[in-house]
Amino acid sequence: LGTEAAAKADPELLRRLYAELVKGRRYNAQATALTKQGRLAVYPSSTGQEACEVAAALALEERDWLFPSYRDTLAVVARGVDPVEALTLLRGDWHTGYDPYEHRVAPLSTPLATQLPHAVGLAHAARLKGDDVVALAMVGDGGTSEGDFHEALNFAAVWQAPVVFLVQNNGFAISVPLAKQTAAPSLAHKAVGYGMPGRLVDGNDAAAVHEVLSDAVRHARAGGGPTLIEAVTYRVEAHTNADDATRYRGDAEVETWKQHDPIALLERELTGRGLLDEAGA
Ligand SMILES: Cc1ncc(C[n+]2csc(CCOP(=O)(O)OP(=O)(O)O)c2C)c(N)n1
Repeated sequence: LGTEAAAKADPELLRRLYAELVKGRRYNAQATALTKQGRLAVYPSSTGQEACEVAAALALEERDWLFPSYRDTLAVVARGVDPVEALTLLRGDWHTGYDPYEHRVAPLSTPLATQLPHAVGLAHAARLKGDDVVALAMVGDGGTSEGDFHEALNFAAVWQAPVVFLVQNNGFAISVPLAKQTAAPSLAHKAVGYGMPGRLVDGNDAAAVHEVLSDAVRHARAGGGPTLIEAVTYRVEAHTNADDATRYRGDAEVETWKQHDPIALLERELTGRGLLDEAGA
């Protein structure tokens, strides 16, 4: 899809995506600063991954459910959760801070991939009750090696549950690169083995991620069953403030990805189409 998606996307959607991306990056910077001040225990930054975060939230209807991982605070906030409450767990509290039912956002999940079977269960139950609800579950590339990932995708396909799986392939599971995680040609290929569609998308192209997710959500809502989406992106910061990424990757790789920055990509498109000026209006 690439920038083709942005070229044909509705201008209002592009501006909304852009506004959320910019706010998201600022939020990441602020939360990281709070860890340095000792006011937040830990923060897994999604800088560089904002397009996936924001598109995930905006592809859903209000009645749908989001099942995030610990790195998905931006998606949680973009869905309407109070930005301070969204950080409760990361402050070291025992509870999640926000009411999951208010905005239909499950707690940020720290145990890898456990949110996936939960999403399938909710989606399946909604279908049995005749509720027109879709669940979107987010997971990292490392999380795809968990048994829960397998069980969730298998059951989702067997039951034709209205669920969308979004894998943010950001290159690493802490220090473990994708090449040591899987021998599959891509993570999207795994969908074939479960009997569901698999889609591969540029995870830094917000319009493309939004389009692919929206298609999958529509497909699920229409009774078409689950979809596995792999969004290829990059974790620009360290795993968390407790990690030193210079021990397992070089600056050159990080710099290369910064040239493919999600905010810069969308800014270029919006400016080119006269939809954004210097004042951000
Ligand atoms: C079940 C389980 N095993 C191990 C961990 C420790 N752990 C925390 S984050 C992480 C790496 C996850 O990488 P990935 O799924 O690619 O997501 P990312 O952090 O890159 O967003 C690991 C192994 C955990 N949280 N849960």
